[in-house]
Amino acid sequence: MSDFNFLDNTSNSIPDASFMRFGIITTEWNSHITEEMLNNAIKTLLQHGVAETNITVRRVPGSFELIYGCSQFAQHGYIDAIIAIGCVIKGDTPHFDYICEGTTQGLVKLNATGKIPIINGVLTVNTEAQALERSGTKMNKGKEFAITAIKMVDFMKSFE
Ligand code: DLZ
Repeated sequence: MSDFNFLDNTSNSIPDASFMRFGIITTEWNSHITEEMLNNAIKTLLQHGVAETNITVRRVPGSFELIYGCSQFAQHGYIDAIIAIGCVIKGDTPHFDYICEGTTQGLVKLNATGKIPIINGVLTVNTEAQALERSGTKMNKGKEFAITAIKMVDFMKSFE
């Protein structure tokens, strides 16, 4: 695994987010992991000036449903970026590969419309231990997704 840590390399250049509005969509599947990342993402957005009223949270059953959820957010939400949070843990069947592939491709297609930035916050891991490490015990992926979202809104606004 790469030793690169996004948070170590980006902390000096995080834009002011006080005017930004975010939608966060997360899953009931593996909620002990996804809720941790959700809470860390919200905490980070608030720390960077986002108003609590400008963060809208929705939940869907599994990672596969994130695509539809993001699509709804993009059509109806008055938001600048969407953070899609999920966690797919490898099991004994090929279902893992189908969910990972389907979810990733769905998010890619939505992003490619150029309408609104969608942050891919879906962990795809072999074990629950790896998921726990990434959601909080060793890394802070929720924070990373939030900072990525802030940067993408800043990037989007630079074209206005
Ligand atoms: C079915 C399924 C399985 C086996 N594993 C996961 C998982 O690890 N993480 C996750 O977010 N969702 C999982 N799902 C549910 C699918 O994402 C989806 O909800 C169902 O296939 C119904 O569309």
